[in-house]
Amino acid sequence: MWRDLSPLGRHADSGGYRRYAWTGADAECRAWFEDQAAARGLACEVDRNGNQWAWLGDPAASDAVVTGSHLDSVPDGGAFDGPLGVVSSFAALDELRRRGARFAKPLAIVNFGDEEGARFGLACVGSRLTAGRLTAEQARRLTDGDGVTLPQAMEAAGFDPDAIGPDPERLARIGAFVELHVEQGRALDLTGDAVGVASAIWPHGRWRFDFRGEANHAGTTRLADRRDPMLSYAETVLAARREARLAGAVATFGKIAVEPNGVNAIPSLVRGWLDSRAADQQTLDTVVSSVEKAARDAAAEHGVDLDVVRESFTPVVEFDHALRDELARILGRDARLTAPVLGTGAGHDAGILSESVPTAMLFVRNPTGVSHSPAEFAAEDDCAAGVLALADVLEGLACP
Ligand code: HGY
Ligand code: MN
Ligand code: MN
Repeated sequence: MWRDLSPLGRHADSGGYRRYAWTGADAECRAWFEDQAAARGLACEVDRNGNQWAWLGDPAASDAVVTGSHLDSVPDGGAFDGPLGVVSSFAALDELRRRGARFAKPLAIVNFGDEEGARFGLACVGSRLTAGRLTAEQARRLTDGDGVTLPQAMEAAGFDPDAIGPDPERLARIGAFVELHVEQGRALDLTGDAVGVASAIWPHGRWRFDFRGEANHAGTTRLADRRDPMLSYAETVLAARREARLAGAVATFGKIAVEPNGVNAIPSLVRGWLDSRAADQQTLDTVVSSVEKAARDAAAEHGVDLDVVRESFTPVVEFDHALRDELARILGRDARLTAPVLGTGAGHDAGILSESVPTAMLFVRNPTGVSHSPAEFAAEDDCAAGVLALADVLEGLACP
């Protein structure tokens, strides 16, 4: 499965993936998913929001056990973030069939669309729409860096944007959703475990800072006469690091857009995106408001205007305690695994669904902790341990 999937959407220069929602690379990954489902005799359907569901058993029956993840990536993302969960789901089904497992409940493997939000700026669009945590109207307003709206992108990819919206009937039929994901951190490397169970996801969000100054000539404009937004932006980036360090949180300015973006032109506009996350809501609020205050002070100092817009937000996720404990019990059963329970700062579709469906996550060791990078890696033995753990969990949940 990896051999078929790994070339799709991979960029030759960086070795990273550029699998953005509703692009050609996305379509190739969707076709791969359909092939894997068909090869296993699974009925593959696409829901109104473009998420793919491969079913074993009757989708209309209740109490389905669902597993899966996403196939899209961040710009130049790694091979495992998302795909490991989808590949492991198909491999876990193969393992259960090898064991002769008999399913008492429907099983589905899902590929949630646009989890990373790399193109339209909002994370987990597919699962948010289905869970009713993003309205169709809000989604239709999403626009990519080239001014293409989400409806236009969906239509160009052959999907009906008028169909998008909440799908409570679908979610009501799900008894449990378990997402396997490569760990995006080094906790398992430090504990020496191949597999872990998620406890919670930190609250996190994305804020856009628009610094508007005055375009002018880089060579002839006296420093005292400038209204340079780049300086306000730079001071804000440094403030974000300072405030995060003081609060024991994280804050990142990883994306910037400059107009007119000329070497010899003082910018008229500098647009920067802040990603910030913290163990609790109050800390996150403190960090973001401190960064915004620093940004306003810097803007005032340089005669620059500032707008701050919250573009994406996910409150803290406490995974279902009963399901979390059931996973830990199943994995600890034959002592093959001592699967520690650990929190994460990374967002996931499982987090979005957790308000509507009992959800849980399994993490597979990432020896370097590196993610959202072409260098992301997980050892084959650990990936195999993840498949066996997922198979044990699915068997425990669907084949009692
Ligand atoms: O940003 C995240 O935490 C996730 O990878 N979408
Ligand atoms: Mn990711
Ligand atoms: Mn992911």
